[in-house]
Amino acid sequence: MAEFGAKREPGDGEEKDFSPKVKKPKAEAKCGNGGGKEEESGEEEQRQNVLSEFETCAVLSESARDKTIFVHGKISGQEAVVILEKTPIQKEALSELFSESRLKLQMKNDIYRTYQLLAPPQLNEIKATVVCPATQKHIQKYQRQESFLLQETPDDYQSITLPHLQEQSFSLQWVYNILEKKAEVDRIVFEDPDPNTGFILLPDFKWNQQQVDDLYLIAISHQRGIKSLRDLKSEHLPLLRNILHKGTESISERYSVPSSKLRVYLHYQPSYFHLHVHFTRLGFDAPGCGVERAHLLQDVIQNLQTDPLHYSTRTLYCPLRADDALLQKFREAGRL
Ligand code: DD3
Repeated sequence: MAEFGAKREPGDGEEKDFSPKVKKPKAEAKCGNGGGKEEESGEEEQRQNVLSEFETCAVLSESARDKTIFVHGKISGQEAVVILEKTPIQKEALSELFSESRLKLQMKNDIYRTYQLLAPPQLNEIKATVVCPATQKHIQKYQRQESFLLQETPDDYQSITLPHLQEQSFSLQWVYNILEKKAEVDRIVFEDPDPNTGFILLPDFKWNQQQVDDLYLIAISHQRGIKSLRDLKSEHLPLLRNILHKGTESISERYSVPSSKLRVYLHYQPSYFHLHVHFTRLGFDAPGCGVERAHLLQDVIQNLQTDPLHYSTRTLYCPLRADDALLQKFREAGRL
């Protein structure tokens, strides 16, 4: 198990460690490299619990603060990653929560009492994300890791990063499924079908859409071949402006969150190399929204207006995880 993940402020509570230490799974399933056929059976999935046969190999990371756990295991012999996350309590559910729950008193002292509230199952959901078959990269991605700030000059990009990206085969299948309406069709919030400046806006699957507090949508461009911020030139300004304007407009219409409450940004480096823009709610500390990785779309637009080659001529900084193969390549090149 890696280090303790969650940031803790003093006075955050939990002076004592109540959490049971991670128990080693009884039968350590042999976890090698997976890979296998794809399966899609929507209705079947609803009835059957695919997780009932999940064999745990290892806890990749966990956070008491975020109430998440990332588990590596196997589902019928295939490598899998399962992410479990307790979802926020919705105000709309409060009256039912108060009236329909069982309360077990834990402690009573003066005017203070603590209870264990046993909520009805439908108000006590856990969001489960399953990646199966998962590759070694998926498993790595969720392992708690130290990160390092990379300083990438345009030359580094050409001689180290770009060749690395080309030899790695990041699958963009799920992105193309969205663009070709083969998946998540019913989740589309807005589409501009223009092949050049168009995009699809939909909720990122990290967001359960039950409350706008942690609103998280992504805009995926119809135009293919723009790998990242590095590829952006002034010729992409119409696309970027379009995503900014129509994206924020659709979000304010659908969710009543005005553009003044939105953080609209690109990641460098992105986790998938097809141009996409993140929309998260201001005040929600979304993963990856820190200054070392996020570039505000408004700034990107301004920078390209001032200098059409801004992103191909600048040194860009980005955090890389210790186990990232790219980091090793920078080390080998004596750049770190
Ligand atoms: C991903 C980044 C990518 C594991 C995990 C997530 N939003 C997605 C597939 C469909 C999606 C996303 C890759 C993958 Cl947990 C590996 O994210 C997605 N659909 N972020 C939506 N709507």
